[in-house]
Amino acid sequence: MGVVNVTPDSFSDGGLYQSARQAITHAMNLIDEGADILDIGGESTRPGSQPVSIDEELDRVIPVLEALVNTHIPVSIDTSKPEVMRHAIEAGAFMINDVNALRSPGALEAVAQNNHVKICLMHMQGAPRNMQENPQYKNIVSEVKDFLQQRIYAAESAGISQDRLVIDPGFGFGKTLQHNLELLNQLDEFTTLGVPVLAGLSRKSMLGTITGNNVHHRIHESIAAALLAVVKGAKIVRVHDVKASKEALAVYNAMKHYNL
Ligand code: 8Y7
Repeated sequence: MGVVNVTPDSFSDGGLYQSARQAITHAMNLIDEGADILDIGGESTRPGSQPVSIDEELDRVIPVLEALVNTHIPVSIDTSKPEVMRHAIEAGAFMINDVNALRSPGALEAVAQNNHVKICLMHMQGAPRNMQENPQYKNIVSEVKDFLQQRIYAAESAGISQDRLVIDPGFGFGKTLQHNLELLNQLDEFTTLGVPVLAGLSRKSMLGTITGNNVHHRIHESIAAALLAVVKGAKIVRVHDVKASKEALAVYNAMKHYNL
């Protein structure tokens, strides 16, 4: 899964139209690099970030989604807003990637109205604004697993069949480095919930904490993390560097029948 952000740079004068153009160009490059899914996001969920309005988010992501549906590469829309989910599904989204795991009022209903769209349920402790302030768990793996199990039940109760679900422990979302490493080491625990596991570690600050590299220089640690996640059972990895990730995973795939 290749990451495509649509977040207008307030210092450039091109505004929304230019940022959509840039996002589409970037998406096309990721398709050339071999992306199997594209994840389009119009609201930053980085630690400390502030929410954007429904209209602003729609104006950012829908034009990009519309430009990409014809490519036949499945498009995921990264949103927690039911209104954005509805529009995205109508415009042909393949998946809704919700870092809030359909906990926003109306979100379960918004995705249940359609019988096909896939949903990624991600764990987050707190909200992006404050989630990294003092994350605490008694047992990170069992707490995250219990949460995801509850969200699977909530989805099923809303009429969403299990074959439409993907789960994600949410690396970096209200977690310390130790929490993240524990989750990665025991990622295979999550496969017992019976739905595919998605992992997003690409360029995250936990990797920078390990190597000391800033966000623009974390490709090697990102490739290592993506590979570890797949070895530990992830079926989808959310990455910025698609070509490098695919090449690293090709080596692993060539080795797979050796029961590594
Ligand atoms: C993740 C994510 C982000 C992730 C899923 C970043 C939107 C922060 N991270 N979605 N989104 N999993 N499912 O650093 O780990 O890319 S945004």
